[in-house]
Amino acid sequence: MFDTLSDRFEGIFKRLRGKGRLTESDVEEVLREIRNALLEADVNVDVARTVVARIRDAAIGAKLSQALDPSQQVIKIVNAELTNILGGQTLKITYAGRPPTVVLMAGLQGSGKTTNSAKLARWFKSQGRQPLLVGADLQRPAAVEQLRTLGRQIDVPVFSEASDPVTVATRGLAEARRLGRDVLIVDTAGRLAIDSEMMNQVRLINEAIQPDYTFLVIDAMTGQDAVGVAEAFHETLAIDGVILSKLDGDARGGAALSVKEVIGRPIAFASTGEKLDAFEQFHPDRMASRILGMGDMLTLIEQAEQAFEKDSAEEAAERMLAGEFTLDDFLEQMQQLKKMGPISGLLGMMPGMPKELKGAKISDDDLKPVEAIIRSMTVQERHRPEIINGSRRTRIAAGSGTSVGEINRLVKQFSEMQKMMKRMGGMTMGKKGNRKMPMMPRGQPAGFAEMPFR
Ligand SMILES: Nc1nc2c(ncn2[C@@H]2O[C@H](COP(=O)(O)OP(=O)(O)O)[C@@H](O)[C@H]2O)c(=O)[nH]1
Ligand SMILES: [Mg+2]
Repeated sequence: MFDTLSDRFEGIFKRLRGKGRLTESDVEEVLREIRNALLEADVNVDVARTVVARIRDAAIGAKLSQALDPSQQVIKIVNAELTNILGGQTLKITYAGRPPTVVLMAGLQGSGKTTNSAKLARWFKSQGRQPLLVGADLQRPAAVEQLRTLGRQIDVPVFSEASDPVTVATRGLAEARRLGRDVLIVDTAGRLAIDSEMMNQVRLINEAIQPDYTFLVIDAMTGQDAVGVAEAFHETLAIDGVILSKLDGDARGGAALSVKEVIGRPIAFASTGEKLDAFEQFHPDRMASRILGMGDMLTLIEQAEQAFEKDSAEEAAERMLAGEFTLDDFLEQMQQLKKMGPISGLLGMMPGMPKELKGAKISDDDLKPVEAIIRSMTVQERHRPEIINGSRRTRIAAGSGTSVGEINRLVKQFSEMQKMMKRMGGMTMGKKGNRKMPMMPRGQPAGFAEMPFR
């Protein structure tokens, strides 16, 4: 996701980190680099210009050239501006006073409307709602069947009939009321490019069902066309939010990022794979920090909560950030991670996670020696690894069938990780309910580069 942008910013910040003060020409140089980074990531030219102008204003306002720690300041400014281009705040769904809350899905053919209708239905279900899907794409017979198949997978009913799209949508609304379903999601037909017939049809559906939310599904791989497509749909439909699909397939995604700036509507959801659970609410602030390499502790914790038992995850996350993370926790997390499969999703969001590790998998073989070592430690040793001296190391190595070298490595990695967690904990969030914007940990955290499961 947005790898190009991420890589470029990483380079820019790295060069800045060594600098004490920035001269005005240094600042101009940084701005030029930021502009190039945006263009390279396929951000629309006009959008890139506006963004850089806003960063320049903020930099002047912050008297950047006189600041003592300019790299932190630049990161702060860029982070704020990036959050802004990504939509500012997370779109908060409010439900209609008189159900159902009606959602209309629009977009070009192949953008992912049908898939994301189902993903959205699944999401609403997770919010305790009871959605009804409506198949109003009658252009191809297979389209309704596709929606029905998806509906079965998530146990959400699908309404359709062989009439015309406007009638189907209207009847679908009546059906939702009759069945007491409180969210209605209407999937529509798309064309390969903007054409007046398609626009006309979706406009008529829009008038007939008066949606509370109209989402435009945009394929992140569309490139520069995305901006024109968004403008055209917005003119006809008054889009409320964008669902950015296929984010898994695109390294650049900048065109899609330009959409918010052009139509003034946020990215509401992101779809990151063909599977129905590869879908999440889009949090601009978190995505900005992720792009800037600050990781995304909040999404991380949320995902962990879903996969782990909620209480133990919350507790572990809190202990982690408070720096009270023990080797027992470490082992437990590894085991949980193994259950979760590839670590790209979760650990990939951690600040300082080296690229080679993203997508890596923790296997039993990787975990066995780690487990054996930790199991051979006493409770005190697990809680305070700093007491593990030479003779303890020899004992643990013998007990676990490993070598002293392996023990050294694990203890070192763990202490690096603990240090990093402590540092991040101080900077990312205070107590529960007081979550602040993540800040860049100083320097490059070393611990993860040599995790035992490489
Ligand atoms: N990799 C990936 N594929 C997706 C994603 N969303 C949709 N697709 C695929 O894109 C294709 C078109 O999706 P579909 O929902 O039928 O698009 P529609 O024509 O707009 O209804 C299908 O093969 C989907 O499985 C995504 O986030 N990632
Ligand atoms: Mg479709």
